[in-house]
Amino acid sequence: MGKEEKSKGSLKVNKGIEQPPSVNPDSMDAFRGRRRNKISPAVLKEGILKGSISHLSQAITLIESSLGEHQDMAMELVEGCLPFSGKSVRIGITGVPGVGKSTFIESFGGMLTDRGSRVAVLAVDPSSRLTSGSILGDKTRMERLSADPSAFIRPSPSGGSLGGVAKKTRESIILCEAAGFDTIIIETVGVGQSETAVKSMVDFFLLLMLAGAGDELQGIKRGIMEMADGLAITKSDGNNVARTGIAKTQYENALHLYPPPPSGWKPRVQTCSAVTGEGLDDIYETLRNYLDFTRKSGFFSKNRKEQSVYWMRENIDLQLKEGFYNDPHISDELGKIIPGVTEGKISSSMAARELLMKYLDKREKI
Ligand SMILES: Nc1nc2c(ncn2[C@@H]2O[C@H](COP(=O)(O)OP(=O)(O)OP(=O)(O)O)[C@@H](O)[C@H]2O)c(=O)[nH]1
Ligand SMILES: [Mg+2]
Repeated sequence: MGKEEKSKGSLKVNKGIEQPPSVNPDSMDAFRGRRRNKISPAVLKEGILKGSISHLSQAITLIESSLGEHQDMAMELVEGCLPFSGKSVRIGITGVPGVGKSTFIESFGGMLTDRGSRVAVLAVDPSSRLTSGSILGDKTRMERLSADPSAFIRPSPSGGSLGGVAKKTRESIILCEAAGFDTIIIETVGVGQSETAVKSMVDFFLLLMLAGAGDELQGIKRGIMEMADGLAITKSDGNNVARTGIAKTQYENALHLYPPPPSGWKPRVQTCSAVTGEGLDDIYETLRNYLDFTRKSGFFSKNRKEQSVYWMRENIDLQLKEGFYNDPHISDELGKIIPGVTEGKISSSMAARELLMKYLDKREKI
């Protein structure tokens, strides 16, 4: 026991400077809510608007839940946050596995937070490579950003269809914006359909590419190059610098063959290294120029409006599909009709029509 404490009774104790509580009150609220399992969309919304990361994380968990009750709550929450969203810059990053997306986001994101931005990193990765892929990779590749108080990193929701995963990411964007993040970066692996989904939720789409030996234009589907607002050849460091320079020229020449994108913006090809930081400033400049250009031309807001309509349609598709396949009556009927289809007794299209008629008929009677 210290000397001062022993003689406390006879000493005049000054109040001193008030100390902050040792436990973040926000996280305590969230904990209490979770324990009683009663946290409401209104409480989550209030926390999110105050910038509470624990409320934001919990809210995204709610969005990712497949329980009907949670989905209703998530919808109410997203609706409530919508008026406070939309003010960020949304950036999509794509490229083949191993191109360096996560490492790029670590360096680029860090550069943005150094400049005063608040950065949220989300992912669309329906393959959900839980053991070897992005989730582990993101944790180790984004070490600095993970520890940065101005950054929030959330791995891709695991499991489910691309449509389901993309919907969850899009809703998470709204919540992150309501929580005050001014830059949202979305990583997606460039191997399937996920680029289209991500392109439809971002303002600027950056394609990362590797310099190969003579195969510079292989491995990247033409469609993906057409979608890009910016292209960057990664790993331009060490003895790779010469090769990235050559690749840059080849991609520049290839881009001339493409029709101009709907934004009217001419995509640029740049080189960068997430390790040395070379080229990151230039990519930031390009992003700023792109934003100026599209804001002035009106494309920026037109594109966002069109994206909202696109996602409404995607949601209709998703809900119709989920409603159909989750209907127990339909799964019975599906089981009954499949043998007829495999044996050629009924055509695929007739079988599909019969099932849909049964589904719609049943819904009408409800
Ligand atoms: N030399 C060098 N290596 C890099 C650079 N960027 C990434 N790498 C390395 O490339 C490998 C893959 O990097 P990631 O950032 O995980 O790549 P990714 O595109 O996110 O990979 P997936 O998430 O699996 O699709 C790692 O070993 C990185 O250290 C760079 O700029 N220079
Ligand atoms: Mg990655």
